[in-house]
Amino acid sequence: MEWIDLRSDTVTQPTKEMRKAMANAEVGDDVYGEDPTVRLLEEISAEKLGKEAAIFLPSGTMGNLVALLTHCRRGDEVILGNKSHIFLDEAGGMAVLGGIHPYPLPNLRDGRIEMAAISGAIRPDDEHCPISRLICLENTHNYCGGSPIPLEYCREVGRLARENHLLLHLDGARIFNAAVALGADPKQLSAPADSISFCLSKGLCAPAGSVLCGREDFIRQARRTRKLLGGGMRQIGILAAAGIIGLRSMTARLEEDHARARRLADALVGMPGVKMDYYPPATNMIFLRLTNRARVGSEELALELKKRGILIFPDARIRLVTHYWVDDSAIERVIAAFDEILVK
Ligand code: TLP
Repeated sequence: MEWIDLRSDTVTQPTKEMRKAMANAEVGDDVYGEDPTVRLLEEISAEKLGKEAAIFLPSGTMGNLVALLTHCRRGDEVILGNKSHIFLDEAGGMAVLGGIHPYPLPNLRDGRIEMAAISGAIRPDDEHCPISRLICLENTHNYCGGSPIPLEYCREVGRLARENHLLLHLDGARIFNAAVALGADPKQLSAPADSISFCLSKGLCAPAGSVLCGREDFIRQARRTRKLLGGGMRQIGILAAAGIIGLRSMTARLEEDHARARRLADALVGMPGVKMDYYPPATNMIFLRLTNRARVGSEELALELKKRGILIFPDARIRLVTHYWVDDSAIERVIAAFDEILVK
């Protein structure tokens, strides 16, 4: 049975082309700055995101952490959304390792944070307070429906940050999904931010790796922070080679993942007991809940789907994620399985 894994786009396996490129990658010691494939990946990344420089890192979590530890000192404060991945799902790294104080503000349904809330959270110059240093946005916003954050809003937050001498970091784990959904150039989306991290190992299919982009001097400091965290890797062009293919040939096709998420959501939305949390899906994520009208609960749904070769997490709020390895026929299989379990 061929498995259909809808748990995340992080489950994507490298493509054949990636495996070949990995096997043949020219490598060197990247801690000495001698890996030509990593250098190329960093150059392409900086160019694509419109920043001066870039640094390759093992994961998105480390990308965000390196950015935060490089921008902030102990006692500084970071303003961010209460549903952001950095706040919820990165083990509190900024506080644990950086002595940085998070100031979480409510995320709106679409992943934005109210401008007035951000302005209101900026601290006065007062010895009682932590020092406001950084604002973080997430685009697309994972837990807010995979929503793309509009360009004009990013610009507004950028302006607010500059006016108040704050910095702006963008967790752009899925920035290429956002760019495709908004019909924007990723450069435009990252322009208001001082730094942006994006992931190669989600919709772009590379087996691992993220890239942090920003100004030359910031990236130089980020190299030290990466070393501090144990993220300096050696002949890592092996991984960068897959990332280069991800950047060159997997970004435009993300549109297909969005269309398939739409197709799947359209089929599920009318099923008894299915309550869509976001409809229609804006990118590659569908969020739904089962109401008491549903024939099964999440646990049983997950079990029944598994019997049919389909993987989901049995959460109360179920997330279905489309990606490269979920093609049209897989979508039809998923629809048929839901139909059998919930309808027939
Ligand atoms: N997200 C994962 C899980 O951790 C939830 C997923 O399956 O979606 N920023 C955002 C917006 C993310 O969604 C993730 C991963 C990260 C950062 C962290 O990336 P990794 O997993 O590479 O550390």
